[in-house]
Amino acid sequence: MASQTYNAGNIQVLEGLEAVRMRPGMYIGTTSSRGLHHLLWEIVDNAIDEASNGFADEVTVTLHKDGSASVWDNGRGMPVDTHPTMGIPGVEVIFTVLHAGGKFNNENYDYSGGLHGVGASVVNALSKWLTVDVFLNWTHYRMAFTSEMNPATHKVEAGKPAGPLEIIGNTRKKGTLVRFLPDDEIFEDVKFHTETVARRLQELAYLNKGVRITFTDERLPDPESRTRVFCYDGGITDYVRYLNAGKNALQEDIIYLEGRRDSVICRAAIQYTDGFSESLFSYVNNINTPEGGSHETGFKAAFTKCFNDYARKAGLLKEKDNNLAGEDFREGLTCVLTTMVKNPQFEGQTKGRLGNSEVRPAVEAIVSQQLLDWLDNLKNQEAATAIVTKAIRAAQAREAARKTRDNIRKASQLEAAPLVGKLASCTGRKWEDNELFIVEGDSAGGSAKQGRDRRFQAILPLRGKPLNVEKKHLDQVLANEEFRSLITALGAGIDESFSLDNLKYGKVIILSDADQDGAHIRAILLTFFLRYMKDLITNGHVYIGMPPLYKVQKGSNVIYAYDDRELAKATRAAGKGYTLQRYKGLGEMNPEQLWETTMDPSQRKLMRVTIEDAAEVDRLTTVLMGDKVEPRRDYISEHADFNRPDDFELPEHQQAGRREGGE
Ligand code: 2B7
Repeated sequence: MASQTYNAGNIQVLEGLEAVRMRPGMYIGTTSSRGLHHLLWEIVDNAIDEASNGFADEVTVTLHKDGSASVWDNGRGMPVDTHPTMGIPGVEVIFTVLHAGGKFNNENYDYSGGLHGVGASVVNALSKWLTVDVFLNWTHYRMAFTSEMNPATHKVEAGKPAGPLEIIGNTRKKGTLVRFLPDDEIFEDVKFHTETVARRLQELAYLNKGVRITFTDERLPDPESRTRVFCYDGGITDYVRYLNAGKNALQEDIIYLEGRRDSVICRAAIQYTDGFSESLFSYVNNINTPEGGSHETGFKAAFTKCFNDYARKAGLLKEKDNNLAGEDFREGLTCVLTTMVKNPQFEGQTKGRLGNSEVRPAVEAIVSQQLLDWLDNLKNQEAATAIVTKAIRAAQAREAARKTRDNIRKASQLEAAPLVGKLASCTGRKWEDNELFIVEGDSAGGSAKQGRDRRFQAILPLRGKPLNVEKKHLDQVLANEEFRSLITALGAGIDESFSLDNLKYGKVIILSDADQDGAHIRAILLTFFLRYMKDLITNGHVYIGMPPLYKVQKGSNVIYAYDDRELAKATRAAGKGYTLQRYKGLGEMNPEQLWETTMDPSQRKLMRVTIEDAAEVDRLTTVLMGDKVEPRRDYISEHADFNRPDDFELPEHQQAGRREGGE
């Protein structure tokens, strides 16, 4: 085997990869399902880099039945010639030397994605095996790597070449094919998630105009639905149209800006809707930056200034009027902003913010110049006027809401009067430990109040369906009794004045029936949190409680089942002569049952609400909660499965463990 021929320098190289297995979290953040997917993104990003730098136009991603994943691009093919200083083939360097990716990137590409820039070697280190096929110079090369235990030392040797670089034969193809099997000794869960992969590939296809990404999941039973192709000749313009599917666009045309300054490339696609929320999604080198950063700051500054100047020139703002605020111009805005940056620095808690300070003036200059051109164009005058008029109305609504909000804030601080008879508060003093259950209906609310542990559990019953806030201004939301109670109960303010510092509960748990009405109420509450208390969700305070669907009883032996699979298991275990009760709503449970099944922390199941993909959450929220009927009907008939998703299945203590792994 090749290992015998290694010199001292190479042994050190191999030790490097073992470090990855010792502390995988350092390289991929986590060994949870998210970390597993990072492996795939790392390889996909290399393929996309090859495409976005103009060397490839096809990328294929396949999930295989044996649990492995493969990625192919029709680019130049990874270098196979001998590395000048290391004396081993280029591919071997790429897959066995830590951070080789970074060095190669700078030489070979102007711009490069990559989630942590950790490179292909980390994927190799965390895989049971990995193979790479290179199609180059009419020759098909192959090299294989494995992570196996050395019987002499009883240690796993990570990502070792299984043999030398081989020539398989002649080929007319060009490109690189990488296939790997994630190591089940490293990852808690080694199953790739079809929809997670599909969504990311679709996003990449939108961000990389014209690249054809074919995704095949060979594990799916139905051959018809195994393969999906993502390819958008309109790029981010198509992306904005897709995001706005559930919204009413104010103008048909999408504003498209593009420019380059020094090494910064910036593109933006913009469309206004009659909605009230701001949907700005920004990317740097194909990586989402949910926390914004210097590119967003530059964009916003240019946008606000150009439109204010225009409003004055057009006489829509008078001399005595104040300038409009940036947020007024962004009400109802859907925008995808992408930037290509050399050596991007990602900052913030989740590395979701661009730090490079040189990017701000570059983006500002590009957007200003492009937007001025757009505003100068005669055919855009009508659209520009509509945007300014909308912003003026937004400013007025903002002022009205500020007054109401200040009143509410005073009310919530000074007196809890509006809550009397509604909220059953808890006695505990530590906010982190306290839980607020938002319960659908007065009868379930009554059971919850009796069944709870009043030391740390508070109950807020909801009467009827709350207001759908998706198409409401803040002042209308604040006029709604149910939401006022909720805002007062949480004690943390709302919208701009929202602050986790004043939050009174560590967990906010939505408890609604397992039927369509319950799902609607849950969706309304989540929409409210998303639009007005987003930090509550992003900081992991929002949960969905899971009441059981069935009770299987035989004698004194009771089993609760939370979905159909569990029901089958329970009835099998019970054998003959059991009684089955199907719970139609929370109200059917007595206080003890509700405590046992849904509220008792040692037994209940909770699902924590997260926002993995902000653009998709925004799109689905408007599709499902907005006022356009068509897209909603299409979505529901396509996804008409009201069964519970897999995520619902872990009991809470297990979920907590998984969470720790995920952070
Ligand atoms: C940062 C490293 C990994 N690389 C190259 C050249 C082409 C190339 C790659 C790739 C994923 C799965 C199939 C450059 C870059 C290494 O150096 S990686 N194509 N595709 C890829 O990984 N796809 C390259 C200069 C001249 N010739 C080839």
